[in-house]
Amino acid sequence: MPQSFPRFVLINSIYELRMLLPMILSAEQTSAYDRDGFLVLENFVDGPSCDRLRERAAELVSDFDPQGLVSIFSTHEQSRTSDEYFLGSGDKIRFFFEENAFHSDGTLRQSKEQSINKIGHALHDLDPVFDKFSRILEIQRLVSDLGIDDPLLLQSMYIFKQPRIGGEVTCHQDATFLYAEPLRLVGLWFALEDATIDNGCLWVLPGGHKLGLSSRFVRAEGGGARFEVIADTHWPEEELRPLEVKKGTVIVLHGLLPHLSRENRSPRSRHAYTLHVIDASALYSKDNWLQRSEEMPLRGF
Ligand SMILES: O=C(O)CCC(=O)C(=O)O
Repeated sequence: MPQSFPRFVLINSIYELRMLLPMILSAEQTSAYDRDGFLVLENFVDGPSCDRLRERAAELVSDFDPQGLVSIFSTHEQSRTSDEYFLGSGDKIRFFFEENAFHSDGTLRQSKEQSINKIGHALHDLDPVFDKFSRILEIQRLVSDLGIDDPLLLQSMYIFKQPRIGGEVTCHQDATFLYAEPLRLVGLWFALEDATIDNGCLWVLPGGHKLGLSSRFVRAEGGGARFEVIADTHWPEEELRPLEVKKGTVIVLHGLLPHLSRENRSPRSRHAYTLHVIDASALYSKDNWLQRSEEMPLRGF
């Protein structure tokens, strides 16, 4: 009698495994994304996973010694050295302060925990907790459903939007900062706390991704970075729509969608984690402000 073997499917790669998972997006959702340039997916992340990211961000802040940085901000070379700190952050975990966090002598006005605006820009590659979260199968599947076939995780940010002093993020397109040709760029914005108009939720311009790219933020020849105007586009900001969302929601943003967040004057923080993904088949511009060193190339899932 011939020996019978268990029947199984041989999976050669994570990519193949991903393809076996059910789609996350329905046909209606993908067509809404094409039409509006954004999607709101509630309950995408469970509560404990949101809390784990918050705890980890708190640990990173607690381990961060702002002393060196405080001296940067108190030197006469402030703008050059802060430019370097920012421009070199594409493959690092760095901490950025709220505007007005410092006294004129370079000391912090309040505790570092209440002064940090965001952490960026390679948490997803350098920190094990953010790495693991950023590469969960649900995110892989979502990105695949959005038409990014060969994903590269380009940038991550942990945004605090601190109570009472959380600064405004003016209306912009992510492609201004992360340009690639052809432009296949998706931003994922994970609400780690409820986001409301009061505490500075995102506002989006539905359909605004069809208005073209307005500017690029590129490295300047003599050092630093500058904005390069591409088109004098008028965004009808009166048509911006607030996205008040619950903790655990992910907002998907097309790379060309104009969006902003207003100041947080409320007593509640509004933590969010963002991840930007491009397609490896696109050419990521060498003059974009955010670059990687050769030792740390971009990775997929
Ligand atoms: O979270 C915010 O306040 C704004 C984030 C944002 O605009 C972005 O990640 O592009």
